[in-house]
Amino acid sequence: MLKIWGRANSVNVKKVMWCVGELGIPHERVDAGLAFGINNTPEFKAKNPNGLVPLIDDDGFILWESNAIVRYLSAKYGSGSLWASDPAVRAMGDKWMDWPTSTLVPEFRKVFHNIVRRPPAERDHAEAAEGIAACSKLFAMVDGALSTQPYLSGQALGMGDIPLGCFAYLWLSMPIERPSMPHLEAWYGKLKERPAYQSGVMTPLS
Ligand SMILES: N[C@@H](CCC(=O)N[C@@H](CS)C(=O)NCC(=O)O)C(=O)O
Repeated sequence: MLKIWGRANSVNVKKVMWCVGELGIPHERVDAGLAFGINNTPEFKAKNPNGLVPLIDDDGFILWESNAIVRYLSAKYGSGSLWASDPAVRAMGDKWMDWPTSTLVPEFRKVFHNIVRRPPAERDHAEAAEGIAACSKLFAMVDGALSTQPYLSGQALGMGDIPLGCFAYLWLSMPIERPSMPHLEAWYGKLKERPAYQSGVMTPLS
């Protein structure tokens, strides 16, 4: 059976949990990371030398990097659904998978760490404000993309929606002032109706 290591409140673990939920893949999740530990043990690092979650073992096939895991599971179990059969359609969604990691996360981290993750005494409000301003511009790009199509993956939900769907939950749930983005909010409204999104992504913020 598919085994997943990672704490439920990690944004990168949420990607995998939402994916397995959408595809109905039988699995077992082991809490790991932060207070749960495990990720720095020699046994874990033998599987993922980065010492980071998520990590999967699919009947002996070991894989780390959340987006690679979502692509692997979508290709293996989600052909025609999360894994669009047309390569062009798939690629149009796929481009939104690594964009958060490369472009959004450096700014998003400034917000999330100073609004949620750090103890109140250690929060840097100026840094949070800087991150909110930058993320507002970046999410406006996502809003623009969703003004012409219902999902980032095209006409139907696909793997391309998964990473940003996880970040959108955090962005739209944090107690911060954000510009209104009607297309992003309409897309998020559809995601919130999905049982796999509710159970895999909509976990308590901290
Ligand atoms: N690029 C990696 C990043 C993985 C990552 O940074 N994981 C964080 C949680 S979101 C982690 O393991 N942090 C250490 C910890 O939780 O102890 C991926 O997408 O899987």
